[in-house]
Amino acid sequence: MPTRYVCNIIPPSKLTELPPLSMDREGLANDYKGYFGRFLGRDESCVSKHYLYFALALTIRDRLMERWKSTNRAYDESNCSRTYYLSMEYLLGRCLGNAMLNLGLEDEMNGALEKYGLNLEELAELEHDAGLGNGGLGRLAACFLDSCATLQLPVIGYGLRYEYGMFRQEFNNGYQVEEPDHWLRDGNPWELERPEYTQRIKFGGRTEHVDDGHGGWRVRWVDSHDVLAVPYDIPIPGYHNGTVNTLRLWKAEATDVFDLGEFNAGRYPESVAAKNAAENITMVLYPNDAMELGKETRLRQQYFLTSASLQDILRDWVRRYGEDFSQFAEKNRFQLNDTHPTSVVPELMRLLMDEHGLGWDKAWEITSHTVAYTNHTLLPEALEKWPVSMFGSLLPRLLEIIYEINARFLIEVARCWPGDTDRQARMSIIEEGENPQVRMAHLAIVASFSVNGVAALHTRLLKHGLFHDFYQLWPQKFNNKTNGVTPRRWLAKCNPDLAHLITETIGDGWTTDLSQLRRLSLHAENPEFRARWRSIKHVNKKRLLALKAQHGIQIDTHFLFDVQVKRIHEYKRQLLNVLHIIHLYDRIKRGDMEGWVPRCVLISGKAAPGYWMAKLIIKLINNVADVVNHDPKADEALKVFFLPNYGVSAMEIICPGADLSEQISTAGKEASGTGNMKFMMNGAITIGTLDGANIEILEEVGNENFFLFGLKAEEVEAARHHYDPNAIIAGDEELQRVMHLLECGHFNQFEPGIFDPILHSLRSPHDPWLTIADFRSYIDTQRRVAEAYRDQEHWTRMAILNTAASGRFSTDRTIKEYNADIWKLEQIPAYLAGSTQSSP
Ligand code: B1N
Repeated sequence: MPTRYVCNIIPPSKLTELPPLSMDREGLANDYKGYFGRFLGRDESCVSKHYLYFALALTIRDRLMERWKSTNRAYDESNCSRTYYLSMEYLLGRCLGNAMLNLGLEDEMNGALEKYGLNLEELAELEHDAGLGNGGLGRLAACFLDSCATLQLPVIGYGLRYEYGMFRQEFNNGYQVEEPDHWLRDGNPWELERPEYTQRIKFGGRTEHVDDGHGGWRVRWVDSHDVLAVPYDIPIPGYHNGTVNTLRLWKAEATDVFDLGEFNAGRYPESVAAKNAAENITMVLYPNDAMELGKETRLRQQYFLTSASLQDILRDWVRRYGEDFSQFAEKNRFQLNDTHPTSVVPELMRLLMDEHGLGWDKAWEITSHTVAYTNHTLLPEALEKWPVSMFGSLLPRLLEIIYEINARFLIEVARCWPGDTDRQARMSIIEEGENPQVRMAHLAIVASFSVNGVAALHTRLLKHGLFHDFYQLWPQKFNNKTNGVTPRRWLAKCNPDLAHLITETIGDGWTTDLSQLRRLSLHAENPEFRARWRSIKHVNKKRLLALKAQHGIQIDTHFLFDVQVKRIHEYKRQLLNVLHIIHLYDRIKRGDMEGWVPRCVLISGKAAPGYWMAKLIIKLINNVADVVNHDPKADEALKVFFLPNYGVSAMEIICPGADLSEQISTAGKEASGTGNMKFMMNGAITIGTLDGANIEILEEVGNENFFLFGLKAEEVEAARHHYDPNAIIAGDEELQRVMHLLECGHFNQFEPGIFDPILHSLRSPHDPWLTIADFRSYIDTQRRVAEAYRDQEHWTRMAILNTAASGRFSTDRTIKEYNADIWKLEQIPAYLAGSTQSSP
């Protein structure tokens, strides 16, 4: 521990008790002025708007700070149980607007800035997105934290403070180009460095088994190469309740800036190299969504997160309870966001045994009663495995512990199924073979008291497919927790006009009890209400078009806005969308336009830099867009856009402006989806397969307000054995025409042959995504979409009913279920003296 930060001075309470800050425009305006002029030292010669934003952020941050402290005090004094959410990703997006909304400061702050002739919205856009995640899994973690704070649950997030977040996406000749996202470049007012809680993390070296003097062994991990973990805390405000929870992110630093031996020997570069190697650990987020590459730095990152977090948690435990761990299991939960933090299992065992002197049985009793695992995918390429050789040389002590866990586990399996050696091999934590691997999901299941999927279908497939052996052994561990999204960011904040209309109609209770949206269904029958609903949608569509304004393309907001935004992945089938676009284009060219509904197809999303097929799909979409958008015949009928650099802030503008939400994955492949929920909440209608949470969306909204198509999960499995895409193409004239346009090179006249791999995969009987199998049903359903859209009154009624039925998809509901079934935490109200933002 760097002793420079640790001292024994306890600050007197006269110093630490702060009077609450004023929440009115006068107080805000004064503080703002002070920050701009004094703290930042800027004046009328300031040439950068950045300082105007920064002063604003600091003004708001002050109001968070006092609530943050009183929340921590309330948790500490109540001796409450806590949950630690462990995740490699948190896709927070921007913090300012969210903090103002949750503190209830929007109007007053707007007023304060008006005094200086400044526009709040414009300043808020200067904030860089915190893009510390890839997609759904990382955004879910962020929505969960919002709901935990809103429900006043003592949940602390732990993650990594990547220097570079998700890459920025640009296009060059239609190809994706990745640019680094140096989001911290201009400073980050939303983090508080806490060097006094720095932890030391070991890598490499070897283990020594030494006599403990009591007839037993104690293991020491020696000759390790150590790295420091420095915490940065981000405040997570609850909605209008005075609670501010904590997200703690770790940054890697070298133990010593210079290796003195190298330095004295005159090898300056070598001496600095060690510093670089250490800091590399948290340099960059791995940009793979639902895909694992087995890179050593990734394993380092994972262990760095779990070891730093656990040491931090145990430090705090010992501060409060000394070396008595008898209540530890009762008072602590670790929720693993997928298998990425699974090294928490052997690391907790190690710390309890090697650092705190517990025996194996006590340590295992604690570990297996505190760890809970959430699975987010069934895709084999996303299931984490680490070569035993790599694991052993990087984390030798952990590998020993994993072997011991496995040995004891396999005895249990053998006891249950005597002689079933196949089953033992299938279930083992170690996959044997030429290159043995550690199966992280097996380790997570063996050690967890709860294993959950993220939508009903997904959990069913876990129980009866992927993890069936484990389900047979421990059926009671398995449970479902259907995902959600926070209605604060994804309705109140991103769609203020609609939020206002809703509040005017049913009151404001919906922001913390989203089931109240049901009351909107009555108003769907009121033509005046529908007209207002529609006019808000048109304003939102204009705002969305502004994203494309730089391209100077004019589109009428009466076009049907047909939107697919998500990571580019074959299973998500952006290709199916492309086939539909080409089919529409073909109809235009043939003059088959009876009852035509003008459509604007909007696609957005990033491809993992190493996923060449996904990158080729992006190129295809861009090329098709280019041909369609430059065809005068298609001008009034069809437009196609690929919006670059999709992320949280883009979605905040996209989802309020969408008419149609594309959720068209191959059934059984999308664990849940959460974009589907954001669109629904904002009154878009879904065209989708029976996959992930689409099934539950359909259940809530009813068949007549959802466009269902395609094979079901069981049909997909059955179809694999006799799938003949070429026969399907031959039997469908419209599909033939689409394939012909692609195959004759109509969309790549200057780059012949580049799309061959796509065409080959579409025609392959081994195509796992069955795109051709669902073409006809998709195209016919899209026809029904157009017919429905022509009747605007009917469409608006469907849109209202979608919003009205979206209450189940609030993360408040999800988190209540996690808490009732897994965490069992008490709500702890935060009291803040003299504040109107406290709970009763
Ligand atoms: O998690 C989301 C789900 O809504 C999506 O359906 C699911 O695809 C997504 C390895 C993942 N599953 N697996 C990942 C991300 C990063 C990584 O390195 C896997 N992401 C999901 C929330 O439940």
